[in-house]
Amino acid sequence: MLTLYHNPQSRSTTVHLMLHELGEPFEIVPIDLKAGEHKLPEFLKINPMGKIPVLRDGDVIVTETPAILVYLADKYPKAGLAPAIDAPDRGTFLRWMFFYGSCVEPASIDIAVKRETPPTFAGWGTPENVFDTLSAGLKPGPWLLGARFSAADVMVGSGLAYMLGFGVLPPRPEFVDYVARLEARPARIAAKAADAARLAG
Ligand SMILES: N[C@@H](CCC(=O)N[C@@H](CS)C(=O)NCC(=O)O)C(=O)O
Repeated sequence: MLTLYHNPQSRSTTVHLMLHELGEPFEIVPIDLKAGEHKLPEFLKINPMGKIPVLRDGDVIVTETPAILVYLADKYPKAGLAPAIDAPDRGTFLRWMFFYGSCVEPASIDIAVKRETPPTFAGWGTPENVFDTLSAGLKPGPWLLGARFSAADVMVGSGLAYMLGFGVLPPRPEFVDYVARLEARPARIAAKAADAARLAG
């Protein structure tokens, strides 16, 4: 059984969406961030970073959102959420999967905290270059691999939804339209409904 350590108001929503896209059974271990459950010794044994998401699959523990998404997409290939290891678009898939955490998120944080990281020092360069690169990657769409939806869209789409929601990402039409396409997916609607029920109950 797959187990997600989750809080509906955190980055673990990305993995939660992935699990809904995957269609495999899973269980949730709720983590109360306000109560500091992620800093308790038993949690730190599974992730010394004291952060969620964490995925448990039997004896296997995976942390870091893109790593969890690649792990799940590769382990359950029938869901078609990742190109095969030798497929021509595998490289593009991996590129976008890691572009979010390596470039989009730090560039967005630069903007949020009004910080100018020297571009040759920063692995992401400048926010403008990151957002222009992403804009180009989203054309012609509808997804990062063109017609094919993949776990890279779960990663980038969820991240953009989050950053747009906080107003730290420029609301370029290609970003807004892409997030709207993600929001319309049945898995996204189901994941959000499940989270709303958890928050209410
Ligand atoms: N690098 C991690 C980031 C995880 C992360 O920042 N999680 C936040 C929730 S959005 C967290 O657990 N924050 C609690 C804390 O740091 O106290 C990933 O990609 O999964």
